[in-house]
Amino acid sequence: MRIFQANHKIAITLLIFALPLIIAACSGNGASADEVPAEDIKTEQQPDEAVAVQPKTTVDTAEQSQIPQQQADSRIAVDADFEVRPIEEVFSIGPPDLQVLSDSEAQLLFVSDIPLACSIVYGETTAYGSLTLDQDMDGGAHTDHHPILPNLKPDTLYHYRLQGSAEDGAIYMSEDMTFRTPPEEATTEVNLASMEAGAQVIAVSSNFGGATNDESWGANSALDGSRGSEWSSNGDGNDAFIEIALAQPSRLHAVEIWTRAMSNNTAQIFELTITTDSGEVLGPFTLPDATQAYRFDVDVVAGALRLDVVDSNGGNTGLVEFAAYGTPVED
Ligand SMILES: [Ca+2]
Repeated sequence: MRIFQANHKIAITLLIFALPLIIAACSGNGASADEVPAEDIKTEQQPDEAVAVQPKTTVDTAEQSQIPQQQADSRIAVDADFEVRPIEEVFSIGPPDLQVLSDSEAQLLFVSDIPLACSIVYGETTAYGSLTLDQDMDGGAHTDHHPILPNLKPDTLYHYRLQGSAEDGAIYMSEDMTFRTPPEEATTEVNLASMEAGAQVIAVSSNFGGATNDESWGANSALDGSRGSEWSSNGDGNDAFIEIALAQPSRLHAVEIWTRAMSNNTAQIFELTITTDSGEVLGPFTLPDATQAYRFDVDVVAGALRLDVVDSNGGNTGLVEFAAYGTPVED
């Protein structure tokens, strides 16, 4: 039944994509194929595909007889049964791990055996209504997935379904799953280490792939307030560091540190120190895991903070987020 419904949706999707092309074909300039310059023939093939997904509407015999063989083949391919495969077939290290990050955000972590372009549909019923994509991987098929589900309501049951398209055209889909968000959080603290509060990265050991600080995996991703972005060093392991200037010197009473981690058991920071611009060293702070930010009480005045990795499992160490809480002081 689910496969049938999926087929139905695929047919609808194809029709939606094809509709503008059908309109284009119907409202074209009326030129016959003979009149179309050779270089334009290629670009005029898309309306042909629109014809191909129309078979369930009336196409009279005379029209069909004018459809070249290649188009007929295309129509057969579109009409062929798609098999929507259970997404469990491509899990590398177990089922997806949905993490409720806050009263308004959740994140689904999973690794697939083969590259997939994945999406999650979610909502308060199985009609879903929202769709989210992996944010960090530039839109292509990949294996390490961590899409964020944003804009959730507190204390609400959500349904979600994971879907993926492989590079060979296979389509994978999970069953409907659910999670509940926690009650509304009262957050009045201002993160002085956020770019929103005027903090900036003034030094970093490296960014993955040579990215600039404001690109994917760049150091700014640790200060952007988003759980969906991460600073990743370029294989710095225990040598990774990041240095952050606050908007102004502040008396800090707490910091929060959220290490990144990769499914191949690398990139996770276990311990790091924080050194102020006056040379005071805080920590080392121990991070039990990469599932959340860990908070540590401090009492220090600083205008800048340098975080140095002390211990990790190597590789592309980095941070999902860093935060510092306190009160600005006069220079
Ligand atoms: Ca981030």
